[in-house]
Amino acid sequence: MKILVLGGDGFCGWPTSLHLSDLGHDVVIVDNLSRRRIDSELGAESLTPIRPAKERLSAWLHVSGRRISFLEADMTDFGVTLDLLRDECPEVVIHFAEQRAAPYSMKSPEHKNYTVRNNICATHNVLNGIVATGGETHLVHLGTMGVYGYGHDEPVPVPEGYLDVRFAAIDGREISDSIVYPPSPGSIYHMTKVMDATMFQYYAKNDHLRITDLHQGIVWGTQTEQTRRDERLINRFDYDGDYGTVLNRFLMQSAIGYPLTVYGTGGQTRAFIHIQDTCRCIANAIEHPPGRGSRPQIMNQMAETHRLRDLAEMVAGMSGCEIAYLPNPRNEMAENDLVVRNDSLRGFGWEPIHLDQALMTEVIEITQKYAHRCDRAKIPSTSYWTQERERSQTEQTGTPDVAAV
Ligand code: NAD
Ligand code: USQ
Repeated sequence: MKILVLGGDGFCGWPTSLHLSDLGHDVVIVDNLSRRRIDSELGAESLTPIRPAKERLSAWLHVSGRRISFLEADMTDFGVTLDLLRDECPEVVIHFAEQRAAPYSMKSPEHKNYTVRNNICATHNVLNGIVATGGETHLVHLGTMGVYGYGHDEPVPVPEGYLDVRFAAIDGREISDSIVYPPSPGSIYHMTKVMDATMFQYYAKNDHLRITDLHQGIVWGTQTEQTRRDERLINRFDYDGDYGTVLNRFLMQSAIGYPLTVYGTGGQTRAFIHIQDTCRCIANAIEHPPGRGSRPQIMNQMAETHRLRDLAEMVAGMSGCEIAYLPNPRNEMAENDLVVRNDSLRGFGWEPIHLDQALMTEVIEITQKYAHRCDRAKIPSTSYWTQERERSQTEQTGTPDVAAV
């Protein structure tokens, strides 16, 4: 199949592009390289030495004999997006091209605006462009588990996007329906994903676009079968206070003896998936598009859930490092349960990789090997969800979480 991978230079997009190319698909990566520019803005680099886009692609041609094309383009420009869809005529568009870090989206009023403008505009341009070019292209979007929120009193299993409800009609009859699960985003970034989801509902209803929205959990790990084939193909590994996600941060911190940065009590429970499984699930989603006229197909792309303090204890147990319970810079439930349905992707025969199978490989292959590249000053989070959180944290510790450690 001819596949456009928007955001294909990023952490999830790069290994997915290689995976799909390896399966025989004709892959074109489109990226505006904004993520690499944000590295410069933050003065933080990937722990792993990622190569320039063109060098990665020639390395892939060299090791696989397969060519992936690369176009530097910004999806917030509608003219560019439309030309791209007209010129390439893709059967599938995979859309990763968004600002994806919750802390970065909360850094300042400007970062909030950038995240909203970039994400909403890119998603709308892609939808608008698909309609304008005939409407046959299947759009596969990377959404997030975070659209559901974590504040439910009852531990009800989170369904795949839609909730079956019953309510009384005006004449007293009982009506059954299936509605979009009530969203409850926890950051400006997560809010943009909720807005994406509303646009998907509209375009599926009005233009009968075929849309799959993968509500993905926190991705951990670095390498996949393809990125391991040559060091020039290595995937990125973010560990800084904005882009580093929790489990990868804990693994890196344990490798350099930095007390694990648990926010609050660590009672937050979150969903996780290994990067290799991200690639497999997306390949499955491509093979199973919804029909035209169907509502958006929503699948929960996650393997397992864990409470953060359990994860911290597991990593501390493996490495002997300390755990630091820090004031939480985020505005989120201190403790929550989380049970998630993932029947759709499991129904395609997917057997997820679990933490106990791959954690040690990650430590040996990545965090210990590249520990010397870590800049400890970039570990603390300096993004706060509210001014009150910033004030109270500064009062407690003098400065951000490094002082608390
Ligand atoms: P990333 O920042 O590493 O990659 C995103 C890529 O998109 C970058 O290369 C960036 O340069 C590009 N991009 C951003 N805006 C663009 C634009 N306007 N035009 C063209 N290119 C643009 O992020 P990631 O971790 O690979 O995440 C990819 C997607 O998966 C995101 O939409 C994110 O919301 C979703 N997701 C990620 C995770 C995770 O844990 N990393 C979990 C759930 C969902
Ligand atoms: N946390 C810590 N210590 C840290 C970093 C984070 O305790 O050093 C906590 C956070 O407070 C939060 C949880 O760990 O409770 C998860 O934070 P995270 O940064 O790992 O993940 P999150 O902000 O939710 O975002 C990431 C990706 C995002 C994706 C989302 C999936 O950056 O793109 O959408 O995971 S999900 O969380 O399922 O919504």
